[in-house]
Amino acid sequence: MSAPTVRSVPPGRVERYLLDQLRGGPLHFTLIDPEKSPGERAATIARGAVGLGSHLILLGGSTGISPAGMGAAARAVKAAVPVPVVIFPQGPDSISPDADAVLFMSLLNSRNLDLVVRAHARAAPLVRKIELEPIPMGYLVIAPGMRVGEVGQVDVVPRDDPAAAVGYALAAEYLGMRFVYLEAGSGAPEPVPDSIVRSVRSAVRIPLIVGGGIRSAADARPLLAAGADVLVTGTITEEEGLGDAFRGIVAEVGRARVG
Ligand code: 1GP
Repeated sequence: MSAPTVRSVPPGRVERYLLDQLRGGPLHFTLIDPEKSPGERAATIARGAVGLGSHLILLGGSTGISPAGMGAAARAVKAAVPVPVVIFPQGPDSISPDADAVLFMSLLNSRNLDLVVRAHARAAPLVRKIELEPIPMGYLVIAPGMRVGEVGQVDVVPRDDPAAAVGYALAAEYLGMRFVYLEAGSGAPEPVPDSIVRSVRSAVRIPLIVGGGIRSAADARPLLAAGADVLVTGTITEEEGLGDAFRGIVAEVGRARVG
């Protein structure tokens, strides 16, 4: 009788790229909304951002994106840059075979079970069929939470409650998620407090992504010092293009890298 086969899920190509890159220090992701910046416009932003040192392009937004719009943006961006192009989904309609991967993320502190796991159950067979790499991730919204806090029906983690964030992040890790994302909300007046980043970083082993409200090098510095592995910016490029603020943030991440 043959031994039972143990099957584990190895990291996919994009996840391996991220883990490799993270050995050199923190990373920067540029979030582009294909509704605001469709097709070639998204590609132009991506080209500039990667030229300045950003490590990955996220495609997503806070409202509904059609699969066609996502597909057009993903194709244009992929043709323009050598880094992975990853979907930051709003739901099953954001899935497109033209990207390299999808953040397969559970909104950990939502009251709506659809956003915790049920929409995932609907999307998963399609992700498998089109062979899109799923990157398992816990997504945790910290106050103020902005629009994602509202539409996501989130019980936001208060800004003075690192212990609550640690609990969720550890739960994500113990559930087998391979990244955790602390989100203050797109356009938040201030980023996630560095006290929360520091507490979560010291508790979990999985890489820690931080986004929402990062608008300057001065915002980025304490988050990096607190141990953020990835900083995500979106609004800054939409409002100011790839100007001084964006360059300052990416340079700050670059300075924190070894070599
Ligand atoms: C939003 O964390 C991202 O999901 C980026 O936030 O738009 O505030 O940069 P900003």
